Amino acid sequence: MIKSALLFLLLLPTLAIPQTTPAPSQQEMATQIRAQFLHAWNSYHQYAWGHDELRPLSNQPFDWYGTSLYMTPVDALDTMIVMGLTPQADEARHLIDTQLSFDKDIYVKNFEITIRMLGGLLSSYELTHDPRLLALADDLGTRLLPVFNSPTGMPYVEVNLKTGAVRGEDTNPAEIGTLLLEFGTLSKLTHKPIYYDKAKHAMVELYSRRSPIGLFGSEMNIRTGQWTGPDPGALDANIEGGSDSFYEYMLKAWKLFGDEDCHRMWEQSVVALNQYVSQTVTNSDKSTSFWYGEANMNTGARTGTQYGALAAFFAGSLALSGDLDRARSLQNSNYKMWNLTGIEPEEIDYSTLKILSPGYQLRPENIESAYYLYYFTRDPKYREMGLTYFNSIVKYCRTPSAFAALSSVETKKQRDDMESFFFAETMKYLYLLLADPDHIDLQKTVFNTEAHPLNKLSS
Ligand code: DMJ
Repeated sequence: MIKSALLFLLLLPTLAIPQTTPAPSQQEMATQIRAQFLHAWNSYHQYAWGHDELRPLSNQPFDWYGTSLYMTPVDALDTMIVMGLTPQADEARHLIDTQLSFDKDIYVKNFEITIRMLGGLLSSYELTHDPRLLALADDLGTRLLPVFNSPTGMPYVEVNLKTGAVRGEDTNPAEIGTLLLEFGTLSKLTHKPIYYDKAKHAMVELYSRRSPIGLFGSEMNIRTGQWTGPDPGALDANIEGGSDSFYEYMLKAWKLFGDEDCHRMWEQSVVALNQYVSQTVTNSDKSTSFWYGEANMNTGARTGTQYGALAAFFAGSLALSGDLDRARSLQNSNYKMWNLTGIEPEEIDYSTLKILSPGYQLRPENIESAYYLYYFTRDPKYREMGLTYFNSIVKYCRTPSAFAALSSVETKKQRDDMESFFFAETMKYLYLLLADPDHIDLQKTVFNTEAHPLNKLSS
């Protein structure tokens, strides 16, 4: 009896402490993430080589504009360089160097082409010094410039790459104010100031239309310079898609170029966001959580409690700006959102934790923010979050040939879509967070909104 009681006491510490498997090493994660990247890349190579994207269920190629702009290779190239996938990177670069041409009679979306193509070409140029990549970026930049020929200098939505004709005047802060990192870097590398000047002017014009309390709406007509839109929500300030990367670029243009106007614009904007748009709510278990929702740009009154996968980037921006307290709180909410169903939905109502839009588009923002928080704090909990994200994506999104978006995180039904940002961002941030957090020195480098690393002026 006494003997067995003693035995029980001796065993107590081992019984009390649950046996956890050790976190996989950086080296193990590098191997795993490279393998998953190659699973998708090799299928792109087999089924869609030279096209914009691979459809991951039907294994069919897809081109955004009926003719290819080599979007996946351009978006993926610097990720392959970062991951050390040299033969694949060299082959993709050869394809781009020899096949990519922008002399095409097509209307393209200025925002998407800037962040994916211009950003990708510029960062890969800085990593490889391949002059053809800079020549392509310069040619693309020249073809995009007509977007700024509006009465306000804010960009039209689309431009014809061959004729320079423009169209689309109803747009949003993100499409107006997410151009300066790419156009500014192009100016720096080509010594042509026009690119920087045009993109900066657009950003300042947008900034000058903030409300008296420092908030921005979500829809703007760039010809009249008026906030607009069919519904009252057009006057809502938020950090969701349509506004998100405008905030990101005020911060990052200051970091990348040392532009003090951008510094001031960021500081003033984030104060207003924190005052009116952020919200702390009490959960059903009496704990609290911190979010950014919607507020009327003129009155600051709360108009909504929606938050989603795109807004998740903001924890990373807060961390980059030095506000680690808010960044940590928001990342806890990001993690909570991810774990509602084991992989994050596109949009939730954070006051009820109900899912409003159930898709998962293979988005990176939640992972991106965990990366920034891990980079600045080295708190292992952010790496653990990263492992959860990685495992969920492999579990639910992997297809026999690649990775697919989900039409519903509740049913986990896959959709025949794999955007190029899966290669550019999702896989890159997973790799940096879990396998090689010191690969990029954030004192010297700034990521554009598509995760293309750009060098600061002095480096
Ligand atoms: C990417 O194209 C960019 O990160 C953009 O800023 C937002 N949407 C996607 C990824 O979700």
